[in-house]
Amino acid sequence: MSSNRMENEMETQFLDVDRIKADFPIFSRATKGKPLIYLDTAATSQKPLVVLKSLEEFYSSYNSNIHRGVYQIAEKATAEFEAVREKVRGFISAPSSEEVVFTKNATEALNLVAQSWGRSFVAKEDKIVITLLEHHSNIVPWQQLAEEKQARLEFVALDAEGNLDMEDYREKVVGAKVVSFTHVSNVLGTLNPVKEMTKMAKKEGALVVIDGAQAVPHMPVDVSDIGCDFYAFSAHKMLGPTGVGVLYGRHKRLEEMPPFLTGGDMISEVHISGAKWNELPWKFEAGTSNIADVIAFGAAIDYLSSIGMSAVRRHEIRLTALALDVLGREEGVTLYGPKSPERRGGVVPFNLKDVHPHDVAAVLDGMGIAVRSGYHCAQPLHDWFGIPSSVRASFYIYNKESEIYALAEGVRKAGKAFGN
Ligand code: 7TS
Repeated sequence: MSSNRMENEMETQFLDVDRIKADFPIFSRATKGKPLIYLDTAATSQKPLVVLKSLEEFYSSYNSNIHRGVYQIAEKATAEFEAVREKVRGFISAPSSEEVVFTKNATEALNLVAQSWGRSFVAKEDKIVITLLEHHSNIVPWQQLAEEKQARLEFVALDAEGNLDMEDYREKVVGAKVVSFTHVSNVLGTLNPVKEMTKMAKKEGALVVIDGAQAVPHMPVDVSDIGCDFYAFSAHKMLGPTGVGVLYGRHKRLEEMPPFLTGGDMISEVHISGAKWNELPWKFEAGTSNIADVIAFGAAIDYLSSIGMSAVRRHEIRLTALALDVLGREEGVTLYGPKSPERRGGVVPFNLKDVHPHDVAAVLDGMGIAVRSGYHCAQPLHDWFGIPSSVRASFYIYNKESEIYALAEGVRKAGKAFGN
């Protein structure tokens, strides 16, 4: 490639997307005779070959259980597994790796906080504050806790664009015991001012829990700077395998709460008379961990780090700006979420007049374009907007501008096929 062309491409796309795509085996396989245009990373990301290779290497050369065997491959497995904990710590700037707990996914991490900390410290009439932007995974655990403890659960409202109503937030956090909110909305893309929100909630002495499932994969995140108590996310949305999540928890909080699940690996001693818990973070990792997938998650973090999270973020802002522009010009399209691409993640939801979102998605599927249609596990948010469902396109490092134009063309096609 000539240096001029390279510069032009860098200028327009920021990332060398064709080179990145070549690292993902799935993109060399055709869907319905057409290349896959994958616009559903908010649901789960695709995986680069280095991640697949890491899985293969584990199972074919040092498969063994961790934290027990003294033989060579078991020691290697333990070392590789624990090295990923340190990698995660660095990636989110947590103070120590003892504060990084591996879970099954973000959902389990949020349940862990609600069940373990919540059950121990939330009492009758206490106030739990969440927002209308939440994914069901950050609603239902709090609903369950509130029901069990007879606590109050309150939702912070939104403005017309889908930003949090910060006046309402300011009022609701007064006297709250727990405040939990998403960093980035999985439907609207709304990017919340998490540091400011944390500061306001901390002033009230509340526990602050952040759902970072749509933030950590897409932008630099520094949990120490944010100052929250807990921060949850999933590996599978950031090039890693399914079955791995992370809960960052402040040392003091993790110390003061009981284990979530009990059994092997999370104890230091068990006698007929009772048991003593293991040290952090293992106190929260009962049973054999998802060893291979955690190790492969390390390869995903290395891949993202080699690109740089600021570059990932810039690339997505560019794609989001383009998508808002080209889709906004299509007849009958209603876009949702903040107007400014700087104030949202790489997620663009929309509806096409008189056409069901599933029909739009089906037409796009016929062109090899994968989007999600439905309510995206965020029904209260759709209720708030008074719509049953929407079409959602979400972007990542392997998407490029031509794919956004293809999406717009598909939407036009759906309009012609189903519209008036
Ligand atoms: N929180 C947010 C903000 C999410 O977007 C999701 C998944 C979760 C929590 C749960 O993650 P999990 O890995 O535990 O399942 N979001 C989506 C989505 O938008 N489409 O499919 C899954």
